[in-house]
Amino acid sequence: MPDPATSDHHPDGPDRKKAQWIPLDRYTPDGSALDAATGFHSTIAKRRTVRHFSDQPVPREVIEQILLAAGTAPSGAHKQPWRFIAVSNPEIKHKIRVAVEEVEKEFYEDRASNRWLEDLEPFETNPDKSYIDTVPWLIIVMALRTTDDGGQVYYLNESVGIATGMLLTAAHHAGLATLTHTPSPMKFLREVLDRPEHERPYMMIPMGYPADDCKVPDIKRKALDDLSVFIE
Ligand code: IYR
Repeated sequence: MPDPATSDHHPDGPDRKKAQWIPLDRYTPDGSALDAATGFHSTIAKRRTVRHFSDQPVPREVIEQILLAAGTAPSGAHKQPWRFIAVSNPEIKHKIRVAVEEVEKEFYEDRASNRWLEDLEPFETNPDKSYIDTVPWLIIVMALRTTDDGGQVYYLNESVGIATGMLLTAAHHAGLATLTHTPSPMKFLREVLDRPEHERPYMMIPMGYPADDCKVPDIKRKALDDLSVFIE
């Protein structure tokens, strides 16, 4: 009989897939749960989608920490099916701007339904994406259709969506503004960025400081009664 401790094939052998279990490194807020939850709500309530960016540089180290924070997101079977492409190179950003504006022009002129255009009216969006040249960083979130070595991934959209939400939250926490931009189709990004086939562009996120004269539409958020149902 093969020795379980050394056999490659025995379930208890060296290639078994059991994780090591370690004590939870528990996070405890400084104050009460209510104070922490209330404080975080008032911080995150100031997060706004921004389209007017400053060209003030943001050090790469700040972006690195934000990406690491996003990478702590939960994912199906812990496959971490994401990659964040952080672009500050002005020539590449400009190439992306040109390609994005082409796609967006088609959207506004042909593809968008009248209802869609009406729904966008309050936000005064248009095909001009000059902020891509201005903003110091463009983060392109890639959803990995397989792992890098061709393995299966699970709950891809859910996993990458959560990581992207955490990315926006981490950027806001650091005082940076973001825009969730989804030009469609986004296939051109794979080519411009020279990325492999299994990386599917999921979202483009300009990230930087808001312009001094940055304005945002005066939107209202759902009240608690509207966004929740409690069954106690
Ligand atoms: N992608 C276009 C259009 C657009 C669509 C939605 I839905 C928005 O919430 C905002 C914009 C653009 O970025 O202009």
